[in-house]
This record gives sequence, C-alpha cells and structure tokens, in this order.
Amino acid sequence: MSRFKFELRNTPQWQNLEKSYKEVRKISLRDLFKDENRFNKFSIREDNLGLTFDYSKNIINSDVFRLLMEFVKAAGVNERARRMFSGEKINWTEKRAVLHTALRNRSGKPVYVDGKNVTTQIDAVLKKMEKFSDDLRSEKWRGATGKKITDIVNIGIGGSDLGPKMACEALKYYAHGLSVYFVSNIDGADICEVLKKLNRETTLFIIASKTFTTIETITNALTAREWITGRLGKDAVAKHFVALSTNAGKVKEFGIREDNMFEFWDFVGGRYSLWSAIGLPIVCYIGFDKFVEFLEGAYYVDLHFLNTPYEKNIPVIMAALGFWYNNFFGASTHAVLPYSQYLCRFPAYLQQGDMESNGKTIDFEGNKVDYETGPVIWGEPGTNGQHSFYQLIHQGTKFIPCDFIGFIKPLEEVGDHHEKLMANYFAQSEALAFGLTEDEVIKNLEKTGVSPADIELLSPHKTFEGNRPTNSILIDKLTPRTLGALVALYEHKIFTQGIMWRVNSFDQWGVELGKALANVILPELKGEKTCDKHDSSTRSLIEIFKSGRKE
Ligand code: G6Q
Repeated sequence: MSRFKFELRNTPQWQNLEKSYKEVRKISLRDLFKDENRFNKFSIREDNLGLTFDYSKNIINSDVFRLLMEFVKAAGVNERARRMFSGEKINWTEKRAVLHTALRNRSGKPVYVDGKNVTTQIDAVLKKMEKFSDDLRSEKWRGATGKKITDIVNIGIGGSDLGPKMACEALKYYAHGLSVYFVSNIDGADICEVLKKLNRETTLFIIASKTFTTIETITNALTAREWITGRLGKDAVAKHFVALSTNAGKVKEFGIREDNMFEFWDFVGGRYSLWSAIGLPIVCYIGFDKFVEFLEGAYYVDLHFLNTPYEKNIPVIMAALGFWYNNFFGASTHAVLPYSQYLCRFPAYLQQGDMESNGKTIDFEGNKVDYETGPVIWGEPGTNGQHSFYQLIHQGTKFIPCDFIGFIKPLEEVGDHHEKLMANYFAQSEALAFGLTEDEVIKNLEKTGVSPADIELLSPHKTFEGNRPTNSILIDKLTPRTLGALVALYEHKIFTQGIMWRVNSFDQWGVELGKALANVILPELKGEKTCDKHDSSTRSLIEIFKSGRKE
C-alpha cells in the first residue's frame, strides 16, 4: 500500500535541532551556569499550585530552547490539544474521543461527543460516587449480615488498577475510616494474601474493568465472589460487590445489579481513567470532597496547558526536553525520582501512562517511524534509589535524564527527617549536573592526607563527569489538589510528545495482543487440547510444566 510519507527528520525544525546538538553537546552545565541569571531564565513558578518547575539543569541554551519551541509549534500541539478537549475523535485507530479532561472539567461548560453533552453523564456518575462513598463511610451501607464495611478490595488491572492504587498510596495521609486493598495479578497469591487478612462480613469488592472481559480481573472477581457467597449466600453479592465498567451487559451477567454499577465511557482510556468511576476507591478512601480537590488540581493544569504560551507551558517544556534527549542525545530511558514515600507508586503509574501511550512505531500516516519514540520510564522514591541504581546514573555509560520531585512541607513532621530527605534531593541534582573533576578529587584527597600512590589509584574512580540533566519539581505540599496537578502535568507531557513523534498516544494494540495470546495456551495446560504448532522451546517448557503439575 502506498502512503504519503511525512519526513519528520527532514523538516527545518528537526534539522535546526540536529545542527544545534552538534554545538551544544560540547558545552557543560558548569559553563552554562556561569550565567547567574540562568535559574530565572529557565524556571517557572505556578503560585496557584505552590509549584516551582526548574529546568535550568538541562543541556540547553536560549537558542536550543527557541528551536525546541519552534518544533512544538510546527507540530501543532495547541491545535491538537483543542481538538482533544472539544471531544473530536483524535484516537483514530479506535475511532474514539479522548476526554479524560472532561472528567475534571470544573467550568460547567458542555463538551459534546456525537452531539451529546457528556458532562451531564459525568456529573450524574460523580453524584452516584458521592452518595455511595457517603453511605459507606457513614455506615448506612452495610454488609449482608448488617455489619459495617471496614475494608475495600479493588480488583482490576492496568488502567483499572495502577491509577487508583498510586493515588490511594499518595493520599493515604488524608484517609480515614476504610482500608483499601488492590488485587491485580492473576497469580492466585495476590488475592489469597489479601483475603487472609479480611473478614467476609465487613469486606466490599470493587470490580474495576472497562471491558469486563479481562481474564485477570474476571478470574479474581470469580474467586472473590465464591469467597463471599460460600459463607454468606448468593444474595450477599448485592451488598459486597460493585462494578466500575463501560459494559453493563457483562456486569449483569456476573451478577452485579445495575444500580451497583458505576459507569464510564469509551472516551476514557484505561490509563487515563482514575478521574472517572475508576477513581471510586480513592473517593471511598479519602472522601468525595478531597476527590473533587484532586480533580480541581488537574483542571487547573488543563487550563495552564491550553492557555499558556509554549515558552511558559510546563508540560510542553517537559515534553520538549524529553524529546531533545531521546532524539538527539540517544537517551533511551527517563527516570522519575519522587522524594516522597507517599509517591512510591508514582513511577510505576507513569510507566503505564507514558510507555503504553508512546511506545509506538507507526506514525500519523501509517508509516513506520525512522526515529526514536517513547523512552523507558522507571524510578523509585529517593533516597532508596540513591543506595541502589543512582551509581549508574552518576558514573555509568548511559545517559539518563531525571525528574526530581520534592515537597517543601512534609505531611509527617518527625524530627529533622524532612531536612535530611530534602538535603539529598538538592545534593543529587547538583552532583549530577556539575560532577567532580579529577583536579577537585585530587585536592580533596590531598587535604585528607591520602598518599600520592593512593591518589593516583583512586582519583579516576572518584571523578564524576557531571552534565547529567535533571528537572526539579518542587511543590509546597502533597495534597489531593497538587497530586491531581502533578498527574495532569505528566499526562499533557505525554500528549505533547505523542504529537511531536506523530503517533497515536491513545490506542494500545500491544496490550490487546497480550489479552488474546494466553487464551490459546490455557486449554493445553488444562489438558483439554493438544497443539503441535509450538516451537521446540515452548513445547518442551509446556511439557515440563504439565508433568510437574501431575507430581
Ligand atoms: C489502558 C489499557 C489497559 C487496560 C487493562 C484493563 O489504557 O487499556 O491497561 O486498562 O488492560 O482493562 P479493563 O479495564 O478493560 O479490564
């Protein structure tokens, strides 16, 4: 099939960046910081969020920054963002609108999909979530034996798990009343270990699945249903199960009443769904008012993204810098390092958000790209990471741009823990940027009386090249509002990069393939079918597994 081929790398915007890269890669951050005004030039303060975004420790000068902004402009990010927000079907391979932004639209303005104002439906579901969580928290909703519900188990996977799990962990300081657990893995160990801790009479299951056909979720849900009905009887399902889904038919088939189903829609992608009914565990955990604050934080960033010129637009700049390193410096990974234990699930959440969105090779016209797209996203909370993988970031051969996320006020004020934590936050990005020259190392060793022979031995090992770029996001305090804002910043960064790379950030055919593959082998493992089509490796491994199961 012959398709029009858009040669992104031949555009003047790409070519200009390519030329600049050859110059700029020779410049060091030590040199760039001779400009005392650099922080002022390359940082943004959002007073309404209490958020500072410092991108001065990046390998850019004013010319590169201008060229990056020209690239974003030529890509048409703003125009495409407007199309997304207004409900156009920008997810063209699934013929769907992309409206996670409508879920947190606090303006009261309508948003139409196929001529229908979706904000009416969204508000109705939000009200239903409010009522349900109030009933649960005020003990009006009780289990089948009349006992109050004390524990909630969310059963879901991927987009129906990672978002609420990350947010509940992040906002646990604000929680009161109910405990929340998450079960996602089809490995029976996941659900069994959770159930061991729980009492049937006081446990409520939230079955979260957009399609309500995902094998992991349905298998876990059936196990949970058996666990409840085995002791409390069939009728207990009504008081111990609710569903979050777009598939009313399948929910009913499972035995959950329609009034116990919280609906969402095709225009909400799984990995963007924590703002929808998928956020129900968050609502139950921290209360509806706090959930609204979470939505408001994201809405604030939506307006920032839509209305701020590119040069002051935080997600656009995050995207442009990531693109700079990914496509010119050859950086294939990007680390996200939150200096907050509460954000321990944030990197895992972003892995899905980013890698499922931009892990693509086919461009707008259906051609294979001839440049790099989405990077590998990874990270752990500081300071834990410092005692494991930071060595490689500082002194390894890989080039890894990092985001440092920190807070000014801790939620738990204990002794000087917070000063110690944040001393590390500041020290690490400083060390990564400026390193330590061999001369400096030698002087330090001389001062401490190390022998000349040992200085010769040690100095190359103790030298740090520096010039490792970082962004610092420094926020006054972790609240539902600032968490909502942080998530939305990354969502729009991902969106912007998808446009820059000219890929559809909103489909996930790779995930769909995974959903189908295991179904072929399952009947073979159960001995219901044999198959001679496997390669010798797969066939032998299956045989070893089956004979091991018989023992
Ligand atoms: C997310 C993906 C994927 C999805 C899971 C669960 O964007 O679509 O991660 O969320 O596969 O799917 P269900 O919610 O349909 O069970």
